[in-house]
Amino acid sequence: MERTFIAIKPDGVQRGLVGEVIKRFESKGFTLVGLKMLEVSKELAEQHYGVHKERPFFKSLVEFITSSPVVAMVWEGEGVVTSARKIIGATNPLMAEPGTIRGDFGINIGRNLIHGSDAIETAQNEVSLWFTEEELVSWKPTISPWMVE
Ligand code: IDP
Ligand code: MG
Repeated sequence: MERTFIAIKPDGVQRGLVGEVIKRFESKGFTLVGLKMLEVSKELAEQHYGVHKERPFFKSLVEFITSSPVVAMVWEGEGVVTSARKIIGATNPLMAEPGTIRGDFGINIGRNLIHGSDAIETAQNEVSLWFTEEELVSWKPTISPWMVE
């Protein structure tokens, strides 16, 4: 089953939006299979954002993500990678549609509240970067026949 990595960034945690974010993925019908709060090390931050290491904002991005706790999650469901990106909205919150998390709660690209994997392969890499196998729970909600044919 498809899985994606989602992280509520320090701004989302500090602003008390953890419940709101979880609620949106739960209400949509995806299944939470991993959840933890952590202070991100510089090493983990640099690995996670490695693709951006030549970008001018890389240093401040790493500083920001390590500045205060993050809530890391793995969500499961058919099509969850692409769907989660839609629920999250465009990278720049000013461009993000109302109804998306960034569109509803953000105004600044450096404070866009949440991370979501951008492709299935990225998701697999990010899930194994942030979580051990033992931290992930395989379970099927008993309600699932009412949401998936
Ligand atoms: P994404 O989070 O929507 O996948 P990416 O392009 O992968 O966006 O960028 C990773 C993160 O880096 C963004 O979520 C944002 O926090 C930050 N970022 C991206 N572009 C800029 C920028 O131009 N200025 C400052 N921060 C940026
Ligand atoms: Mg990205």
